[in-house]
Amino acid sequence: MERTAQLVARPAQRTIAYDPADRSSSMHTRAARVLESNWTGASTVPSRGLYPHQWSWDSAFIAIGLRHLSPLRAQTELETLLTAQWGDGRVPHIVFNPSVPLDAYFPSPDFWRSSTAGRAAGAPRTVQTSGIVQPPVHALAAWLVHRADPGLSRGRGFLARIYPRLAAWHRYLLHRRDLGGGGLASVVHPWEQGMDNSPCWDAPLARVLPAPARSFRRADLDHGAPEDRPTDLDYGRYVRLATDYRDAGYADGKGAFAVEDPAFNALLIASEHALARIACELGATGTARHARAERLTTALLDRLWDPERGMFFCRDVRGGGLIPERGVSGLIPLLLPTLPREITAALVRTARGPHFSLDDTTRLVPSYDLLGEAFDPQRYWRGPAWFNTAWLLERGLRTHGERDLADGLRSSVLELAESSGFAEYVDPYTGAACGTTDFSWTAALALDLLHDEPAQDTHDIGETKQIKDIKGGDRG
Ligand code: 9WN
Repeated sequence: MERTAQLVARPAQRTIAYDPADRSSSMHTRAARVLESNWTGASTVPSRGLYPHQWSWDSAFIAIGLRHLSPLRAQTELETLLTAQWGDGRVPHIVFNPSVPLDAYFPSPDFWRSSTAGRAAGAPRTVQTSGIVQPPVHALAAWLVHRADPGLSRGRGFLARIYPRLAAWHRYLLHRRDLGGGGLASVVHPWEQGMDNSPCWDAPLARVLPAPARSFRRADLDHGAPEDRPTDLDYGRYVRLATDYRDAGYADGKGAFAVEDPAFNALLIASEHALARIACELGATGTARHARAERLTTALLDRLWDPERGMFFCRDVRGGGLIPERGVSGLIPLLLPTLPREITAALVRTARGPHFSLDDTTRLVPSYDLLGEAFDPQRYWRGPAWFNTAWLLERGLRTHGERDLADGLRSSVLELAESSGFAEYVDPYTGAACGTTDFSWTAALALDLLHDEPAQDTHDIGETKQIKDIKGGDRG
């Protein structure tokens, strides 16, 4: 009952408890300080201690926030990452900083051996990278960065220079990674999807023989509590999958793990729409790309939507079926502007229902089903709430006219980012900080929500009308 009263009173409470004038400026300064201290001169580390190199999807989220501080740095962030792109189009999930000691992070460059093991796939010779990928948020980020200062962007030829690289990146995912044959991209390692330790991976990972614990040394435990991080058994499986991929020369299609994930593919679709808008800015039509994004949306619905449970699920391409675990990933397609109305309504109901409790008993959005057997409020991606998924859902809610829910989520992001010291993630019930602090994407995305005018931002991700227009026929 008390909870209901709180909900009813919430808009007014927000205004009183949350004074935008004071908190914005202090929040702005603190978030800027985090991004400043994690900046290395050409890119931003996710965290100085735990993650001391450049990470792919982190950099995309970071650029989205950095554009409010320095559009030039935001452009540079993405350009640095794309310089490490492989000849086959893949954008590696880590670009290693050669001045960081090898034992600072595992798996280190001598594990991946990109310039030798990845030679056939076109790995760069001058920079060391990992051989797997992360979600394709980059074209979306590039478009938002361009919009922050179109004059600077045009003057530097920012979009013209990165467009071919972004197009090659999407081509790689659409052609080399369609392992299920249904038009969607598969991830071949849990680290590729970005929610490394999600219970969604438990069934497909169970088939993987773990590498012996003594064959590697985990550096993450130097910085994080073992009870918050993945178990040694899971790490053994991550290491086995990465070793096998490397030893196959990073050739796609042979590995034991292949999963079609809703968030990964939704981000590909959102980025394909963004790439269409970039193409238009560069003088092309973009129609073929919008049409491709629509075909991908249809494939997403055909292959991953579950009407009974009202959300999207992962598909185990090697095991053949949908994985019956509710992860936050299954809500992220709400981001897409052209989803049918009944699908978005069901997603909002599921987000507000007992499995995620949006705007009710939880803060932000838990990474995994509150009622799931594997739920743990503190262990990595098995329950805690992350700021990037909250940001994506805030966009989705706003895009689909759920303004009150979007406003509530936005306020929670701003409040918790600051109160947690820009934590990597938080306990979804208490909002207590977990993982590392001064985490870059937390600072960047909070900054973005601080700066974005909620009323005018609904169509950053795709041009709804245009997509509806082309739906009748494929002019691509
Ligand atoms: C492995 C850097 C990355 C994020 C991922 C997050 C975590 C790495 C790890 O940190 O993954 O890539 O060592 O656990 O799960 O989403 O990109 O912040």
